[in-house]
Amino acid sequence: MPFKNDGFQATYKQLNYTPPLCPTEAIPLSDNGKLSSPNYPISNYTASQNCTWIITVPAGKHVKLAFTDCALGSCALDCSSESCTYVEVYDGASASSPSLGRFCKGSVLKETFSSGQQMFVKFHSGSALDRGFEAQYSVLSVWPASMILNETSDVISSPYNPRKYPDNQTCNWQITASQGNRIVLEIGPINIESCGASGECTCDYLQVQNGFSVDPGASERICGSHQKIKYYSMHRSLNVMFVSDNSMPFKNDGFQATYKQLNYTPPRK
Ligand SMILES: [Ca+2]
Repeated sequence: MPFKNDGFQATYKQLNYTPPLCPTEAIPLSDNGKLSSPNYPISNYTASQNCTWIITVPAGKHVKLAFTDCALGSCALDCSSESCTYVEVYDGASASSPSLGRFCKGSVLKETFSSGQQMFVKFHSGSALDRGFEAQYSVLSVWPASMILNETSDVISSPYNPRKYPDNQTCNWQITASQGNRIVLEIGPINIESCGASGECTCDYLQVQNGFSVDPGASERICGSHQKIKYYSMHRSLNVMFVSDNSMPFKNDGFQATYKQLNYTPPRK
């Protein structure tokens, strides 16, 4: 049936269109991959941008973030001014989670690790422009232990304890008993900066993983002041993490803890 219908018409015109460099909502990411500032690596980032990402890994796993490149415009060394360009990493699902570190020009680019299954990353650009950053994120099955301890008994503590601890610290210990044994960890006294509603510990905290405790004061994150909290490992290993954020350095004593191995006899049926 040719020449029976009119078809259609449409008009088009050119528009000046600048795509938004950073969406308002955090960009969701999962598993392993790379993230970078806008325009990277083709040209410099643009001033006054806020890009955010939320990285989610399966329950029970952790996120690792490592910089592969970082060239940010100059700013004061503590990265505190909003006119600075910086990357900030948070231990959780948003920028109200505890900070694992803020990185600007001149910062030591340490790797960061989430204690749970989510990590939030924020890139903020100030007025001084440069190439930007690129970072690799990946899934970890266990907290990385910067210290692996397998002595039958030893003492661990926050940095400089019994003196007050500095800011921007992340310390991890994996304490492992010999095959079939368990670990008992006695923490105290504890004096850690306390922020957020009770139990939230949004600035500095101590966290014990793969263990249990019946003591008052034991919670997912520990902060504030406590005399003694005792943990037992559920299996061979106990993981301990101490995090301090970038506020109020040298105000609190931190903690010290003693661990020892326990002979463990599985319950008989
Ligand atoms: Ca602090």
